[in-house]
Amino acid sequence: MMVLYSGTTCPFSQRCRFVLFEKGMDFEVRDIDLYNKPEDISVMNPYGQVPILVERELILYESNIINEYIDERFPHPQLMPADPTMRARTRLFLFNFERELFSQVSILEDRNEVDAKTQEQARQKIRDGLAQIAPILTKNKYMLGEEFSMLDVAIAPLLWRLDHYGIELPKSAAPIQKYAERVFSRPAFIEALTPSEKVMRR
Ligand SMILES: N[C@@H](CCC(=O)N[C@@H](CS)C(=O)NCC(=O)O)C(=O)O
Repeated sequence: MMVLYSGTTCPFSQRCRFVLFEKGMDFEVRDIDLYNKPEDISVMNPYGQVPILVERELILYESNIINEYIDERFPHPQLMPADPTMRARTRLFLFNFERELFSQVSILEDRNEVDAKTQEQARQKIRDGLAQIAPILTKNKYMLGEEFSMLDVAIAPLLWRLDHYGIELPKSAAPIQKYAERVFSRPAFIEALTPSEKVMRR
């Protein structure tokens, strides 16, 4: 059985919980206290971070790498597109999400260590990044079109935390709000929320 070491408020862990519930297979989630990390976390992941996935002798870290493994191991429903061109485009998008948006999310998650000005810059970069993505969602039901995919999984934890991070989107980003509600209403998304995440959004 797969075991996921997960942070109860960690957006990256939320991505993996979301995929595990979408697949509807057997797994165990172990909550890790990030303020008092067990020693084995740094043994399994040299960067000392969650999420970490363990399946027999396989140990994986990095949320997107974990999620691609789960997707290949349990192909239904498939979250990476089947077509090589679309798969490559999806990976490029995932890379851009990390570079443009989730680098800023990490700054906001690290709030004790980071000064107010850097936090405000991070919020602004997220606002700008999401405003750029918004036009895609005026036509599309999900990021790639009609089909729910890994891109929706990857971005959802950020959209869930916008209020929590103190980020208000500009009017031009309205399609994002509608899209977010669509993703948040998926049964797997709701099942994957921890009690601490449930209270992040009213
Ligand atoms: N790029 C990593 C980011 C993981 C990450 O930042 N995890 C944070 C919690 S949200 C963590 O474990 N922090 C503990 C630490 O760095 O000591 C991923 O996608 O999995």
